[in-house]
Order: sequence, then structure tokens, then C-alpha cells
Amino acid sequence: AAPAKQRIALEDKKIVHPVGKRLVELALKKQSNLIASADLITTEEIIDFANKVGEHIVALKLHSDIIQDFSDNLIVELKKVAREKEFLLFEDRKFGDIGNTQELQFKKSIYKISDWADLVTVHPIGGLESLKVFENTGVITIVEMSSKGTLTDDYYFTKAINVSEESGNVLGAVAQRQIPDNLLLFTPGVNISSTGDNKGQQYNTPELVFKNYHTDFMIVGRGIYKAADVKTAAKEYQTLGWISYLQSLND
Ligand code: 6AU
Repeated sequence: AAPAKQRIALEDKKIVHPVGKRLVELALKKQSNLIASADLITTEEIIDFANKVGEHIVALKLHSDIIQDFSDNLIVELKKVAREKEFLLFEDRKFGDIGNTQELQFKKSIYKISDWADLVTVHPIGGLESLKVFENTGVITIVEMSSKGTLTDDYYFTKAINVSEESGNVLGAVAQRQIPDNLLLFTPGVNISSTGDNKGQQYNTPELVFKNYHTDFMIVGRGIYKAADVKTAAKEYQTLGWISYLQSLND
């Protein structure tokens, strides 16, 4: 769909959540709206990846529960790289349960997500009160998915956005379309050399997601971590993403 109105620049977005503010600050400082998804399954690969792409990203997104040798040491090491290279740690847990269970998963699992994650993803399907348990961690709701045949239709999207706007914990949402300006928009399903995989994922280019969706942050997984040279790939996505963002301000 064509954009309904001119997009708001990152610095003009009225984001109140401290983690959201920090993310915007990092984006402007590093001239990057790239979040790298490190969907890797060993500590060694993740640390190596973080060191290589760190200077080009604003956040490193993890799926902790796919890491075969997950330990507190991985987090200690990642925090070091994150501090040095200035990026946030983002756990893509996609919580989706009642508040009490989400609280246990967030605080008590072996991943101890509450101890280190700056950002977490949550399906707002449990309703407003279930989001309270994330305290000061920045919540990003999944209001629409990138995969073919997703059940997140217009009706769900509208209700999920309402919950996100009402909750003080939510700084943004994951979607494949424009969302209200008071939330940051995060868009996965971005790849410059593929249109999809054979498991339902659908890809768009950075140009399209910044221009048509007014995305604030693009999330790139295989486009970077599967590249022969991940550092060069991260730099390429960073540059293309930032140029596309700047161009979308003038549309
Ligand atoms: O670039 P890819 O396809 O290799 O990886 C995309 C990453 C994966 C997905 O779990 C995630 O983005 N993702 C999400 C997120 C970020 O929540 C939502 C969605 O709708 N689609 C999607 O791919 O780590």
C-alpha cells in the first residue's frame, strides 16, 4: 500500500520509554537502523558474529532457546561487546501466555532474560495486563507477522495496536505496514538477494520497507549471518537501510 502521509523522522518521534529513546539515540549516532538477527546455535558463532557486525547495528537480536550451549558466560561476553560497540541486546522470545507464566519465563528460566535483555518481543494475545510483568525491559509487540498465511489479519492488527498503545511497557511493534507514530516500527523479512524461503518467510527490500511501511528499524537475519563476509554484509545493509530511511523522509 502507498504511504498515507509523510513519515516522521526518528528524532521527532515522541517515544517516552527509556529503552526506546536509547535505541533512537544510537540510530542517529551510528547512522544505522539495522538490527541483526543472530539466529546462530553456538556461543562461539554468536560472539564472533557480534564482534564482526557490532559497529554497524543498533541491536543484536537473539533466540536464546536455540543456543545449544547457552550459559551465563555467553551473556557476560555479549554484554562486553555490546558496551564496547554500542548496541542493545534483544531477546526475540515472542512471549504469548498469561502474565504469570510470562513472568516465570522472563525471570526464572535458565536464560534469565530479565537480567540482560534490553528488548523482548511479545505476542499481545494475552491482553494488556499480561504485559505488565516485563517491568523496565522494552517490550516490542508482534502485531503482524512476515510469514505467508499468517493469522494476524486486520482485525487482530487493530486490536494488537490498541493494546500496544495502552501499555506503558511497549515502545514499538513488529509489522509489515505503517503503525501509529507514537510506536517505533520494527520490520523483519528483509533481504536484498532473496524473496523468501521454502518455509513461509517472505522478504522485502530495505527500500520498500522504509518507503512503504515507514519502518524505523529493519531486522535482518540470513541476509547477514549467512553471507560469506558478515562484516561487509552488515555494512552494506546498514548503508542501504540508512539511505532508504533518509530518502523516505523526503517522499
Ligand atoms: O532474515 P531471516 O528470515 O533470516 O530472519 C528473520 C528473523 C527471525 C524471525 O524469528 C524474526 O526475524 N521474525 C519476527 C520477529 C523479529 O519477531 C517476526 C516476524 O513476523 N517475522 C520474522 O522473521 O529471527
